[in-house]
Amino acid sequence: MSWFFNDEQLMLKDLCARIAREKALPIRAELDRTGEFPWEVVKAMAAADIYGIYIPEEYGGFGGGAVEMCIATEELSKVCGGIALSFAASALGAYPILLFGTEEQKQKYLTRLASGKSLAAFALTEAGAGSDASAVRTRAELVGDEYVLNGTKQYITNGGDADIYTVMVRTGDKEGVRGMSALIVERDTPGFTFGKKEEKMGIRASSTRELIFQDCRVPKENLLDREGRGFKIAMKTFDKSRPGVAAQALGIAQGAFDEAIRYARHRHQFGKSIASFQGIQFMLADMATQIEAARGLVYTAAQLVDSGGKNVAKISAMAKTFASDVAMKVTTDAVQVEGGYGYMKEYPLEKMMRDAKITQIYEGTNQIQRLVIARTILREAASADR
Ligand code: COS
Repeated sequence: MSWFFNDEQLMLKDLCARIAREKALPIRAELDRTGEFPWEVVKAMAAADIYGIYIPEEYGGFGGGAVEMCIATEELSKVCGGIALSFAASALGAYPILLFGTEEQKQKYLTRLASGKSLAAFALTEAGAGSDASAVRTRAELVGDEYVLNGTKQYITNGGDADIYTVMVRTGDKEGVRGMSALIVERDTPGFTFGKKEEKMGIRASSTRELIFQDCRVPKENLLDREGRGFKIAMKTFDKSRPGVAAQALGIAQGAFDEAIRYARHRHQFGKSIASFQGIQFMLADMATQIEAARGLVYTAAQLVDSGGKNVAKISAMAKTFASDVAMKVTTDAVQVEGGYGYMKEYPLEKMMRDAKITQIYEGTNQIQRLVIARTILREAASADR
């Protein structure tokens, strides 16, 4: 099913599917082994103008939004969730600029990102700040016309490979959510270096790295919005980006399902194809149903984000939670359908199962998403009472 896409969106879908097939498929196993960054795919995506799909035309983009991002991410993820993440994480880093940047900041950074010549990254997580996003300790002191940054960010996707970083820092004296601010930091800024590169269970074709700031001086013009707005910027960014994680999960699930059904039709046991056994058929039926349900939620959330809906936190969190739980279930069941073959590194399903796991964890664990959903529905119920 191709949802309710218009002609341009269908063309984008075909283009991304072709790049995934021609560029990502031949190298996905190798990159999974080596953990190398997928520069060849990045170049192909940039040459096809796909990095600009969510960026307004005045900044060199295509003028699309979350729906287009989800289409591209889903198609890439069908083949490789790690390669897809290297693409999608740049949008996560760009969204704070898109949502809160000044005209000058947008001209300066979004044009570079739209061309795909520069990638972005979003830096919030620290050793002590994960689910509790307001526990950020990296400090930025305003000294003259510059912010001086000190601190370490952990587990930053595209770390080291991106040129433009939106970094959540603590400014001023306030603790908690009111003391957070967001700064744009360029890769070559003195005092900004990269630390440990992580060895991960899955999504190994994406880079995950420490960012280290030691008296790193950033022009004060690089502040997004104003001091104290960092937490809101992060939350609004997540509202927009979480359907993208959901689309990644959806793509991984669809890719795994496609492998499983192909195998089930061709694998013969007891003299017939295993797809003719009801035990396998029911598994395939459940997998297909869950995938379609996830697809409905992913594109509903993306459309609501694009329509400028104010309260999209709930639907974004629902899409992310549901699609990632589906991805974990479907990849696990797909391995089951393939049996011993599914468990072997020689075949793609064991990688897909490893790739799926992170979608339940990052950009807010599914426990945090459920908290966001529950808080919102209870607030809605309380206001309906009034
Ligand atoms: N849009 C706008 N504002 C939002 C918002 C949203 N989606 N979510 C929260 N806020 C606002 C609240 O309205 C509140 O504002 P006021 O103080 O003006 O009323 C403020 O932000 C603080 O919100 P809250 O009290 O809900 O903050 P909590 O510390 O309880 O944290 C959660 C809220 C848990 C939802 C947040 O910390 C979160 O999303 N954590 C996960 C972070 C994450 O994804 N980490 C992964 C690593 S980064 S890839």
